[in-house]
Amino acid sequence: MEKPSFFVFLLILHCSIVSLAWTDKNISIDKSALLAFKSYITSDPYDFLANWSISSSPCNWTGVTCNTRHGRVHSLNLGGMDLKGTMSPQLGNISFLVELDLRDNSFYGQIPKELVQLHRLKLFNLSYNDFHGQVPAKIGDLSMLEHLSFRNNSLNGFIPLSLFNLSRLETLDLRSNFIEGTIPLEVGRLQRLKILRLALNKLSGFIPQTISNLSSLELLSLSYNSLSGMF
Ligand SMILES: *[C@@H]1O[C@H](CO)[C@@H](O)[C@H](O)[C@H]1NC(C)=O
Ligand SMILES: *[C@@H]1O[C@H](CO)[C@@H](O)[C@H](O)[C@H]1NC(C)=O
Ligand SMILES: *[C@@H]1O[C@H](CO)[C@@H](O)[C@H](O)[C@H]1NC(C)=O
Ligand SMILES: *[C@@H]1O[C@H](CO)[C@@H](O)[C@H](O)[C@H]1NC(C)=O
Ligand SMILES: *[C@@H]1O[C@H](CO)[C@@H](O)[C@H](O)[C@H]1NC(C)=O
Ligand SMILES: *[C@@H]1O[C@H](CO)[C@@H](O)[C@H](O)[C@H]1NC(C)=O
Ligand SMILES: *[C@@H]1O[C@H](CO)[C@@H](O)[C@H](O)[C@H]1NC(C)=O
Ligand SMILES: CC(=O)N[C@H]1CO[C@H](CO)[C@@H](O)[C@@H]1O
Repeated sequence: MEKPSFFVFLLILHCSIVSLAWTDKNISIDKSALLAFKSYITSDPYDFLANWSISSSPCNWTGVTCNTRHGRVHSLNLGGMDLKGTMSPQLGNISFLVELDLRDNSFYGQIPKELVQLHRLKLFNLSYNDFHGQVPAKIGDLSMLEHLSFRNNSLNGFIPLSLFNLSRLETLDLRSNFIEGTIPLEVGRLQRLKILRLALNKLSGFIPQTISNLSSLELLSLSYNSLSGMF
């Protein structure tokens, strides 16, 4: 009776040592990804990122928090810091990232497609920047996503169909961009959606009746498009 529990104990001990070694090695991936991200920033007028140095732990850098359980980078909150630059594709390597919030800055260029690797991401806020190009086609790979806000940028192209695979989505805010095409019928699949803001774009066609399928919806804003039909 004693033996099995001793082996279980050894096994647990072994697993936790392995996982410690594993996370420890990988925090250096987070660190190099964040330093790469910093190197793409061309203007930081208030020196917010001054203490992002190679000699300290990224968990102690301005705007960065780590998960207390496995010590990996959990969130990046750099809202309203007047930062200017493009977004490094290396951010896609911060595999435990849950929140990516760059709201109210002057980031520009494309949203790197590598970011769809962030499988734990719940909050993705790029509002009030100057991102161009399209919403990444594989955005639907971010299967844990709850809040997506790309409001007030210069994004164009269609809403990618994969987006309607995001079954946990509660906020979808693409207000004030240059998004075109129709609102797909598949919008009716976003059962947890509470906020749907698509106003001030170049959407056309009929407002899909499947929107009435969204039983959690609290706010719907579609104005200033070329949409037709009654709802
Ligand atoms: C975080 O930085 C502060 C200020 O430089 C320092 O006193 C503290 O020891 C650092 N903590 C960790 C965990 O590195
Ligand atoms: C960086 O600045 C933040 C905010 O002021 C502070 O909490 C943190 O301890 C600093 N980190 C280091 C390594 O000095
Ligand atoms: C991080 O991401 C870049 C670009 O996406 C990739 O080329 C690189 O191999 C990755 N680095 C690590 C350490 O995972
Ligand atoms: C995203 O940022 C904007 C400010 O730019 C804010 O109004 C909005 O509430 C944020 N959305 C989420 C889901 O965090
Ligand atoms: C947001 O976008 C609208 C429409 O393009 C524009 O009128 C407004 O000035 C923008 N707001 C900010 C704070 O950039
Ligand atoms: C939606 O998810 C399903 C199941 O994972 C997948 O087969 C399908 O290709 C996805 N749709 C899009 C448009 O990405
Ligand atoms: C309507 O909602 C149900 C779940 O309540 C879902 O299974 C179905 O796919 C939705 N229909 C459409 C057209 O989106
Ligand atoms: C250097 C290192 O240990 N890298 C590991 C980081 O984690 C991934 C799994 O997510 C491993 O495949 C790498 O070998």
